[in-house]
Amino acid sequence: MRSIHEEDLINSYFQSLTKFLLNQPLLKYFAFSLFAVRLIASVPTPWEKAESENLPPAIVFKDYTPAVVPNGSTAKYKIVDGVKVFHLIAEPIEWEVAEGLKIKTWGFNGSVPGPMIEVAEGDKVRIYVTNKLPAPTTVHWHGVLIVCGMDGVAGLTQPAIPPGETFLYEFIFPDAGTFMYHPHFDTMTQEGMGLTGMILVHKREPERSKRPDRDFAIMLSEWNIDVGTSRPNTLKKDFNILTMNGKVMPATEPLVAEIGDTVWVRYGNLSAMDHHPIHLHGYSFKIIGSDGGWAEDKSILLPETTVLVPVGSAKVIEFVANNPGDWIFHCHMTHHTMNQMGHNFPNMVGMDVCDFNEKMNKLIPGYKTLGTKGMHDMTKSGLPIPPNSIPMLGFAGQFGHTTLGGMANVLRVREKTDHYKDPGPYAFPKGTIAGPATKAELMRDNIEVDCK
Ligand SMILES: [Cu+2]
Repeated sequence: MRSIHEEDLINSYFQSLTKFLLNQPLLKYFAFSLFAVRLIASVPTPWEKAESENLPPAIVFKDYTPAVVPNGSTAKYKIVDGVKVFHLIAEPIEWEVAEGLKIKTWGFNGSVPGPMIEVAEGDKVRIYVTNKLPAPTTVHWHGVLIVCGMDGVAGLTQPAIPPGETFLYEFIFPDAGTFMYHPHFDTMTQEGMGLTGMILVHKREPERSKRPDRDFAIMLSEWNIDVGTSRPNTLKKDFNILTMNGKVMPATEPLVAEIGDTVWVRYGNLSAMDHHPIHLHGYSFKIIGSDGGWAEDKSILLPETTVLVPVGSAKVIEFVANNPGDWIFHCHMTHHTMNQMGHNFPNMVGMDVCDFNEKMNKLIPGYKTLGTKGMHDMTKSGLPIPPNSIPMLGFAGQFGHTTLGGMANVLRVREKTDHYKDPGPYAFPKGTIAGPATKAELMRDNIEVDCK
């Protein structure tokens, strides 16, 4: 045994040696590098952590309440040896954007966007991807923190899937969140043709009262489809069809909620070029999550009425349905609530074209100049439109024609609901609807109106 004195001497020797070595620049760098590597190595990745937890496959309703995909569907799966097995097929499809407009495009499992992959944190999956496209492809799991070789970037993390081949992706979903999937091979073309999909990973929450009552998922996309054509032009950078889950107003299925419900709406945006500020009427909400994670403390979040969903991101909003009615929600970029609008025309608003119309009618009977009162007269012009195209805007509301198409939808909030079934137009309480001002009202408030 060494004496205390000897121990002191040895310790002091090692301290001096360490001090000397750390004062040598190269050795200092080496020591710090070793320290950093050790630190990094001691922090498990999210997927390593999830693998070590080794949770069984989550059970719908017991572990989470499934979300609703308006106009869309959820991907089917089977469980094999504790793993949820999915099959995505990328293929040419025909897709109806709204009545009157069918397009020839590409989708997963017959739809645009593809079916939503819905699982829970800790679920292990095997996802088979069959390529029935004429081009190679891959699938990238946008926002999901997985092992690098499953990331789906052609050339970088895997060879592209050749036409006719099936590849297998196998990983674990480590975190609850809102994510997306899309090809990472010729992304401009393939995403632009509609090869997109949402991924919802639920938190495992045994207490139903802690889950949202209504949970909706909506993918935002944009297309260039020339009037009378049926193939999206992915080379163009301006867009005339703006969709929510592959549909434009008036084909978008309304969201239905009951008074008192906690509602989540999860938006994903895989448009080519545009961010979409989605505005909801009648409510303020909080943006509680994104494809990067969740707000840690909801109480400090700013209340909002518009959520900006940038390209390549997902946002989750939360509100309590406490205001009954039919509430529109729509992209606030006004050109995004129009269908198949041309952009190469002069501004006709306010022009007097009576003489011009008379002259033109002698040459072309029935001629009418449109656009002098804005866009509404175009919707109601009664003029025939080219086959396979849809009017620029609007749907028939209970008070007339709305001048809103494209990226728009309605939230219908009722005292009682029949689950998610469309309850039809809102029955407004008497005396709560804006209408013509009576003479008595004008006089009461001393409003002078000079109408000629
Ligand atoms: Cu928009």
